[in-house]
Amino acid sequence: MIDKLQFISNQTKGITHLESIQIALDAGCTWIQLRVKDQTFEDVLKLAEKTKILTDNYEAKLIINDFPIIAKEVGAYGLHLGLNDMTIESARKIDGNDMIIGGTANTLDDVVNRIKEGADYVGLGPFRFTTTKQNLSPIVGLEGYRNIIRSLKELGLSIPIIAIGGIINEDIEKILETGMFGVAISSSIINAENPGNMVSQIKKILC
Ligand code: TZP
Ligand code: MG
Repeated sequence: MIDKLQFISNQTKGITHLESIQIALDAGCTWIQLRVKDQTFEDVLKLAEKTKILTDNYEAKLIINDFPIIAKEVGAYGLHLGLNDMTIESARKIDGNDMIIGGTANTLDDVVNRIKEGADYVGLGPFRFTTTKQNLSPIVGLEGYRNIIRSLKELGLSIPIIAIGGIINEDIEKILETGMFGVAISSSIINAENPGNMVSQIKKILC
């Protein structure tokens, strides 16, 4: 099952990955993606093991970004791969067919390729500019979402598509109206004055 609200971990000046995940879990997020950049395999593995204990305590799903072997090693629910990572087909050889595998997309062609590769969901963005991700692809925006979803329908293709990038509560209704399945959020949950209230509001909009 693919959640309509996906939390993406982040480490900033004031907060560690684990702290960001603790905030999201306490706020009621049930889909947690551990997205660690610029750390060694060993360090990410250690972090993933700690995260799995946390997500298990909250009965939340753990998704590992970038590392198919770590996803398998810690018994994660899913794996998320970017446009420059190994193909989903190759990751399946490591993680098997039961692992939920999501792929990043920025264009219609990316989404079509992800579907052909056998992705379970696609993260399509950035919705708007964000400092959370380095080397950001061109902004997709509402118009981009509308066009891509229309084209997929014309091609007779479908997959759950998750909007990502700079999303705040006020965006979600409009994003859903384009036919998107759900949203992935990092900073606006971490930085919310009351993350619990915020996540409750988001869930009301999404259901
Ligand atoms: N991919 C595209 S934008 C993004 C990722 C991982 C970051 C999303 O985080 P935020 O803070 O919600 O913009
Ligand atoms: Mg990646």
